[in-house]
Amino acid sequence: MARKVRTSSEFRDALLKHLTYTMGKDPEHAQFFDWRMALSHAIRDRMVDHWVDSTRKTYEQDGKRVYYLSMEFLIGRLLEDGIVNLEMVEEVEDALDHFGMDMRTILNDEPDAALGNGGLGRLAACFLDSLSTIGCPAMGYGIRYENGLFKQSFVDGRQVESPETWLQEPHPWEFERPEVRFTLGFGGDVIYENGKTLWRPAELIQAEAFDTPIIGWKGKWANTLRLWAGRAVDPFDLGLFNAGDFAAAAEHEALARTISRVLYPEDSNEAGKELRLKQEFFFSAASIRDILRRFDSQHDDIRLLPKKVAIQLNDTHPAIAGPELLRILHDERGLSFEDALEIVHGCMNYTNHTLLPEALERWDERLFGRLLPRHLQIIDRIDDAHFKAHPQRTLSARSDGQVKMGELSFIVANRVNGVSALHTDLMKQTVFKELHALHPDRIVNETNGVTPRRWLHNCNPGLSRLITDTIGDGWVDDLEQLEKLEPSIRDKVWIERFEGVKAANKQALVSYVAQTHGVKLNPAAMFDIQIKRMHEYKRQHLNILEAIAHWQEIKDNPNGDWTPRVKIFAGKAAQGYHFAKDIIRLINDVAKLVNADHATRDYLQVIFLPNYNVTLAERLIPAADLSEQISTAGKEASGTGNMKFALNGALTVGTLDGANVEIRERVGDDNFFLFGMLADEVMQRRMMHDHAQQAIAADPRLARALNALRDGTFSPEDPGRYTHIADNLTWSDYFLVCSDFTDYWRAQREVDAAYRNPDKWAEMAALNVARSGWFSSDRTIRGYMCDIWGAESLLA
Ligand code: F58
Repeated sequence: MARKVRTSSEFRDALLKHLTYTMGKDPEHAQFFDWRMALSHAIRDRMVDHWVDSTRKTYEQDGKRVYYLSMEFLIGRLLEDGIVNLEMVEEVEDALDHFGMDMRTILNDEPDAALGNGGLGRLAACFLDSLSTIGCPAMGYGIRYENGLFKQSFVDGRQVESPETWLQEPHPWEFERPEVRFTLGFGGDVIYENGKTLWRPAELIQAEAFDTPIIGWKGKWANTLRLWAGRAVDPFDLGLFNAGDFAAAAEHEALARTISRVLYPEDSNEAGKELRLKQEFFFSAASIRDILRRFDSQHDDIRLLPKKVAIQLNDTHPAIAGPELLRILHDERGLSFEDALEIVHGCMNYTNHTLLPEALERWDERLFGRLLPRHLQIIDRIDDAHFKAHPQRTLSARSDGQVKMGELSFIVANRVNGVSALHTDLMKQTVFKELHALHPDRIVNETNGVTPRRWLHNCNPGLSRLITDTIGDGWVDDLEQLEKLEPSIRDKVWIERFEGVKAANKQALVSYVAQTHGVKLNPAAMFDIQIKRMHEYKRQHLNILEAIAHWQEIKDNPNGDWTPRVKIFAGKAAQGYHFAKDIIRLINDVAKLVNADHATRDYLQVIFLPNYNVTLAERLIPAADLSEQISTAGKEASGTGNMKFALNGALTVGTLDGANVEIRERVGDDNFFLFGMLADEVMQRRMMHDHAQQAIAADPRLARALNALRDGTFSPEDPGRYTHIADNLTWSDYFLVCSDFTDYWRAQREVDAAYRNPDKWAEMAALNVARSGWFSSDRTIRGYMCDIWGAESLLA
């Protein structure tokens, strides 16, 4: 693909044309929004040539295509990504400058596409970027949620949720495809006719496709993210309307749209649960039909499917895709059940992202059977076939009145993967122990990665420039080239530049926090950051307890030689997760008191930034000195934030959990602050009935910090507010906060001591950058292509 050289004036004309003819504005009266839309359309135009070329080549080569089915794609903003990947930064800056506009201001006007909850959704977005950069013919399939992840704000320190409305403004990146619609069903009966079994659903709905081009690095390849929106088969009932019942006339449409309305509706009630299962079937079934339609357009032997199609189930949410494909092949296309199962098995693969029992999906078989009666029968037959092949075991996808999506995915899949080495081992030893014994080659490991384009090159331009000045720009799509930085780390001038970059990033964050939240952070202090979903296993409460104990110690001796720290938190708690929400409130209450304390505030500041999202992460990570990765060992499947921080020159204080293990192996023990029990020690310790009380008795600092929760220090107007947290930690403490506290404290004091030697600290931080190249999602995707999909790059 020859890249056309365009002059600035050519792009300027394109921009003006879109401002005029797409937005209908003249430059005199255009708002930021109009400029952003015009710019997005002009950039999108540049993407389309590459996109069409890639699609054409994919059809011509007829190689294996990869389909990544995911309930979540946490893609964030797209404009900057597009500009950078097309190498148009200067051209855009020039063109905007000509009209008196500033590129940064325009970029900051874009809302985040928050179509995901956390790591799982963000991983899917990094994978899309890598698949396009590598030139693997692939497509992401998901749901076009009208409301993404809720917006978080604080009222009196408490999390308050409000709907996220990213689609209220037109979304310039998508192409609506009204011609790509599939009618899907729910409920109804299974009938037997002329020796055939047929499902006659009672309720019908349509899925309509919306496509977003995903352009890879330097625009060499572009894949598609196809998101499905719910539409009514029969949107408007004229009879009801004419009879005067206007609301009922539009009801079909409203009900159909609810299916793609919100990301993960609360599933604490029956209606919520049902909607969630409907969402899963809706997008999985539409995707399977689309995959078959594309396959059929080029082939007439369905047995070739596993040679041409690899389907990746991102967790169990799309697991129903297996039975649905089987149903189509067997019931509709007449293949024998055994042949159909073999084809399905040849195409499907499953990624597991958690071992937490409460997150492993299970459906009540009555609900399942009511919505998907034929699929329930098919799942029984899958179980029967599995049992026939392995009579020694009785593990099944349907048992105890439930449909178990993890077991179903495992049995159906050709390959099952974990997301870090430790997690994969634990999968074999715990949740999938029996199934692994039957299928010892099925589980493989593919340690997660992050895209270096967004998570270093774009979010940290200062560091990116320094790296490129030092080793050239080959690292952007070959991240392991970062090792070439190592010799420079010994060079004093280079290290000073490296320190300068971090200082500038911290200053930028200080200004942002001052402007947006009116809080003045001390840029000379260590920036200690924990950003992720709020969860007990991630142990934000361990972090805040340590902060409380530290604050108490500083108060005892305010003239001590303390290392100044700013503790920064961000993260959302699920709407119904009360304990996690109480931890947010506690952190906000601690921040209020500590930041106002004249005796200590030069040494310790605490802030919880609201509404954590991809864009906020892009601001925070480049400014971090210390990355908090402190989950209970064995609980965090991998983590990906941990990789982003290391890549941006933050040191980690962490447990041996998830991918921390592999990060430490690579960056070196001396450049990682390790603490805490190992996964097997955690399991042992939990057997001791009084583990928490023993830990508290042995550590007066911990006891004192817990007392401050009990005596109302942080909530004088409501002294009992945090008693239940102290009680939980004392009497139950499932996640072993107390048992790890003392060692965490030790590690944090080592961190303090290390930070007092800036040259040494900078050297350790730079070694983290130089040695984190393996954590590129390009490496992860190459692993999937080779070990799981058998797919090849179509880039020469
Ligand atoms: C995350 N899972 C893991 N789940 O927790 C994290 O360790 C890992 O790095 C990441 O996946 C990518 O592999 C995760 O984000 C969810 O968000 C679930 C979605 C469905 C509801 C329950 C949470």
